[in-house]
Amino acid sequence: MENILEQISQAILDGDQAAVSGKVKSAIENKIAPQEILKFMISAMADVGHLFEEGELFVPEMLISAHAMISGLEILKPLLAANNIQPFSKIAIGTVKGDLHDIGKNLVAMMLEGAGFQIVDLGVDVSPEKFVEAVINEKVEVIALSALLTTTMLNMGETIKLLEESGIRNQVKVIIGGAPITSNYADQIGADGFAPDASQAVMLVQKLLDFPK
Ligand code: B1M
Repeated sequence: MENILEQISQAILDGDQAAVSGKVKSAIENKIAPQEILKFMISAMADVGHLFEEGELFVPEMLISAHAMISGLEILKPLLAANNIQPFSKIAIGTVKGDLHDIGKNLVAMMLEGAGFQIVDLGVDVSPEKFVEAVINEKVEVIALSALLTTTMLNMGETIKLLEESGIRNQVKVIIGGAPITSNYADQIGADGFAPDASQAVMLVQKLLDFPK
């Protein structure tokens, strides 16, 4: 049994989507608990993040692994729900108002999903009002703001301002990232954290939410 789980981990590292789906299915057929399969998958994705940080993997490979992870998660999701396992924390992500760059944002979303979080992807050109609506209507615990332009990064501060004015700033953690963003800027606008890349965004959210609980 251990062998199938290790093969799933390896298939995620290899970014082999078909192998991940096939092996997750055979693990299920072999009556391995879905949460046990998930534990191995999350750990494999963490390894992908570490390899990226060490310069062993690059963005395209990380994306391919994230896709492979997601294909396995799609198979597991209904079983996890049926087993009454608590849903993971929900995160709303979007590229801020005026900004159409979405490659980095999609990568962060995929890595977060790969790490087991539920993602509400608000897309690009997302207004502060839309982020506020997501906190109220979707009950997200984190909002993740991406910006690639020095002009649009100002809308991160505007989003935080609107959360404050709406009286809901303390209900949600705000993380920010994107090429022009720094941790100084995060402090300046009152964000809860900054991550320079997708794998560190996962670690940041896990730290802010004290995850796994
Ligand atoms: Co644009 N663009 N672009 N562009 N574009 C940049 C950002 C630019 C630096 C290019 C340059 O001049 N050297 C420049 C910005 C200058 C500035 O503001 N200082 C620029 C410009 C000027 C523009 C236009 C204004 C050009 C024009 O029309 N005159 C225009 C703006 C459109 C708009 O948004 N309103 C524009 C348009 C475009 C395209 C549509 C052609 C295309 C975007 C396609 C798309 O996203 N679907 C595009 C592209 C591709 C780029 C570059 C070349 C690449 C961006 C990218 O995808 N990188 C970019 C130059 C560059 O960055 N070197 C550039 C790969 C991606 C994986 O990295 O997005 O940084 P990145 O994400 C990283 C991290 O930043 C981080 O993690 C990711 C993965 O590690 N991260 C987060 C990102 N979001 C995060 C959120 C987090 C945490 C981490 O937590 C929430």
